[in-house]
Parts: sequence; C-alpha cells; structure tokens
Amino acid sequence: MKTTTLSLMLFAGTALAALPAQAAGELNLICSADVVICEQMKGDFEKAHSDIKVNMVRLSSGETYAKVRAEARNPKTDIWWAGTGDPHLQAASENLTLEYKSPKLDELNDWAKKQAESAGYKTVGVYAGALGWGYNTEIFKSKGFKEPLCWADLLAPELKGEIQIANPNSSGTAYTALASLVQIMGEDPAFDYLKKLNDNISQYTKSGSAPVKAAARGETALGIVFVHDAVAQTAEGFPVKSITPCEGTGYEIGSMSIIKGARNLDNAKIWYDWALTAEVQSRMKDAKSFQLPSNKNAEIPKEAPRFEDIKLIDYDFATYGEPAKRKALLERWDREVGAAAN
Ligand code: S7P
Repeated sequence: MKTTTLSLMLFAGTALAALPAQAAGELNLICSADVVICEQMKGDFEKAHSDIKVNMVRLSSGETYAKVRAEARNPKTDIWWAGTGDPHLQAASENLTLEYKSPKLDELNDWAKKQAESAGYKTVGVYAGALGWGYNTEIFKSKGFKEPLCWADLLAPELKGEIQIANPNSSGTAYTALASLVQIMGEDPAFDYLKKLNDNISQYTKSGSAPVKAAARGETALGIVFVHDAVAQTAEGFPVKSITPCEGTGYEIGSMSIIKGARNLDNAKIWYDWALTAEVQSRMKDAKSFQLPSNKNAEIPKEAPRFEDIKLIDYDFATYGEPAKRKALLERWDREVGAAAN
C-alpha cells in the first residue's frame, strides 16, 4: 500500500472517531400522544436527521410506564415522548429515567422547568392541557339532555350508559381525572362519585382520547378527556362541544423522558433537544394537537383552550406523581369501580 493511501485512510479514521458516538443509526421511541402527532413528529425528525431511523410505538401513558418498569434491566426504549406527566414523574422517582439538562431548558415556560427540577431533570414538560369533556351536540339535542356544565351534572340519570372515560390503569388522561377528583372532592367522596358515575359509563377505554372520538362519531353522547382532544374533534368537523367543569378541574404537564440504559443515548438527546424547540412545538397544531406548548417562543394554537379561561385546581404533581400514591389509587379504583363495571 502506498504511503499516501495509508495516510488518507488514517485521516478518515480519525475524522470518523471525532463524530458523536451514535449521531446516526436508530432511535427507539415510545409516543404517548395521539397517533397523528406521533406520526408527524417521527416524520419531521427523520427529515431533519435523515441518518437516524426512528422505530416508533404508540402506547398510552400508563402502559408505557408499565413497559419501562418491566424492561428496567434490559431497556428496549431510548426515549418516551409525550403522555401525561404523572407517570413520567413516577418513572423518574423509581430511577427508570435519566437525568439530562437540555440546552433548551432556558427557553421553556416555568411550569415545564418546574416539572424538570422536581424530578431531578429526569423528565421535562413538553406541553400542558386541562381536563374536561366533549359532548355530541346532535345526540344531546335529539335526546333532550341538559348541557352538563359541572362534574355533578354527569351523574344525571338521563345520562345512563351515555358516557365514556378511559381506564386509569392504562390511560394517563383517566389517571389525571381520578387524581383531580380526589383533589377536588377528597378521596372518599371522589370514590363515591366515581361509583355513581359508573352507572352512566358504557365503556372504560384503553386510550385517553378514545371517548371523545366515540362521541364525535355518535357512538356515545359524551367523553371525559383533555379538552384539547375534544377541540380537535370539533376542528375535524364533528358536532362536539367542549366543557371544562364548574367545580374546577385538573390538568396535565405532558412530559418527555430519556430511558435509563438507552442504547441510543446520543440520538435520544438529539430528539430531546429537537422536541423542545419552538419550531417543532409550533408545528403540533398541524396534527390538530392543541395543547399549550412548553417553549415560550412557540406559537400557541388559536384553538388551544387557555388556562386563564378555565377554573383550574392547584394540581399536586408531587403527591399524585408518586408511585405509592398511584398504586394505592389504582388498587382502590380496581376494587370499587372497575370491579363494579365488569
Ligand atoms: O391526545 C393527546 C393527549 O391527550 O394524549 C395524551 C394522553 O396521555 C393520551 O394517552 P392516554 O391514553 O395515556 O390517556 C396526553 O398527554 C395528550 O395531551
């Protein structure tokens, strides 16, 4: 081999070694938001980073938390984007996610930074949204139902079998509803309420937004969901009206976490920083994802339900993001509500 060729090969080898370890290759992503925004995020990321292939799975928030726990010794996931903040906090508290301080943190709203700080930077807020419901105006009109403006109105006997909500074991939305009701009413009255509400529930779905999609298509009259998911159905042209309850309501800080032991850690950090940019968050509305973005410079969709217009509770993320609290509430829900539903 000639000296010049050898020098070229050595130079190329040195240059390659200087590149970040995994700036190309794959990224194993669990996405816990609606499948449409999940697909958009995957597509946009692959366009921006054409050397990284994203293997994406869509799972509800509670399902993802269970999977991440089950795979703790041999993680198959690199990054978990979106889904309600509580299970992200629970995973952080169990050391299942990795501390990471993104250079983008300073661009975020205080509520998103606070979410990160409270978890030792093992998660971060990517968006926020309040809980409420969407009802099918045509069904309500044709059946002569009264517009339900308050949690109490959902117990009306005329609504028997007309409401859907997700199962809080699988769904972050439904866990947020359970934790919100406990904070609004106190634990025992909240369970009394949920047992009465059970008479009006036709189905506990796996995914959080499914109930309002069913309401939009006339399969049920009302779905208890995040209000931005109800607004998305109205934007699709369905006869859905959104309500946030008069007694007050809880909210989510949708979050993102890097999984501890991620095999593609550099790529997970590339996704993390990218997903916190104003440009990416401003594009979420194109998938009819109408949450409030965490980046202060991102465009707030005109359709997004604004917190200043909603009676919000001071949701206690520290308490309801604790694994022990989650376990206790879900076991009680299974015993007192889920069992009665079967
Ligand atoms: O559709 C968007 C959204 O409501 O979905 C997430 C929610 O957790 C969906 O999954 P679940 O089945 O776990 O309820 C929210 O974070 C997000 O705003």
